[in-house]
Amino acid sequence: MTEPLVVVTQSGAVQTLALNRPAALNSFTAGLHAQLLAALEAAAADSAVRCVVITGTGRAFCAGQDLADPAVAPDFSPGAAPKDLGEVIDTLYRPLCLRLRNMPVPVVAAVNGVAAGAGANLALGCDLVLAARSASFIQAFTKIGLVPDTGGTWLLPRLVGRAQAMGLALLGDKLPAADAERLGLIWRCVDDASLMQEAQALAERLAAMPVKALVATRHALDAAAGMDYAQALAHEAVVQRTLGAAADYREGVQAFAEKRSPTFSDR
Ligand code: T3D
Repeated sequence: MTEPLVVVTQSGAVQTLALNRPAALNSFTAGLHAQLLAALEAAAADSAVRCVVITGTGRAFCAGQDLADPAVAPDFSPGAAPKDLGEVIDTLYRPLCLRLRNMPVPVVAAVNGVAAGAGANLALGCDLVLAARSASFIQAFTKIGLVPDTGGTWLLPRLVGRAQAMGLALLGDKLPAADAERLGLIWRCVDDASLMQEAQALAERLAAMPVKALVATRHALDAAAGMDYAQALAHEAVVQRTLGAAADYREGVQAFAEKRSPTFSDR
């Protein structure tokens, strides 16, 4: 039996997807792309899943594109045509990023080690990023003559502002997790030994919340980034109208009135 490239485990309403190519620091091959996309599709379709955690096996989170995968890596033989990286992005990375950003449940990245290139931006595209203190983030793209992809050009300036985004993207230096937290690039940095326990606890907390509202919050914050204040106010009214008609809102208000813990069920 060959090892799965993504190990899927479920605990309560939390599903954990572990990238599983540890010998190559969980770097992306076409096969890993296919299994991760399929796992996210399955989680999205499964009403028992109310939060997803993405992590890596071994000492890395993900080292980005596997630079040796013949499906996408340059062919060094004389006269060989260049690989069309635009095609790689369009067919592999873009669908993955859009699937992730449109998950119907919150997604937590548990960054257990180095997250480089596409691996860094895969993590940063998640709703909350927890990182082990020994982990690091590297915008490795310019080192090999590329621009940040996997959403990096959009995510970085929004997370840390243009000056820091430019520093990270141009220089490609290793950013330790504690600095990433200080810059506002990630949510929290925690001790290595407690990473997965903290990630599970955070995910369980999110899973017990009204996930429909959490996901609407993700979309509303992203949408507001391209709006002026008046447009954002109008958009909030549209979203609130939808959520106000959902079961979770009734349950939340009723539980408050009855001084009990709510049980949310919308997804
Ligand atoms: O198709 C396209 O190219 C377009 C899409 C691009 C998206 C991208 O992600 S571009 C960026 C690609 N990633 C990188 O450039 C990062 C390359 N890796 C590194 O810089 C370093 O490995 C790390 C800083 C991540 C970790 O360094 P270190 O010293 O802890 O580990 P190492 O010794 O470099 O790596 C350990 C093994 O993993 C090693 O294999 P070996 O020698 O033990 O057999 C190494 O070759 C392998 N590995 C690490 N990263 C990759 C990789 N193999 C293939 N692809 C990788 N990206």
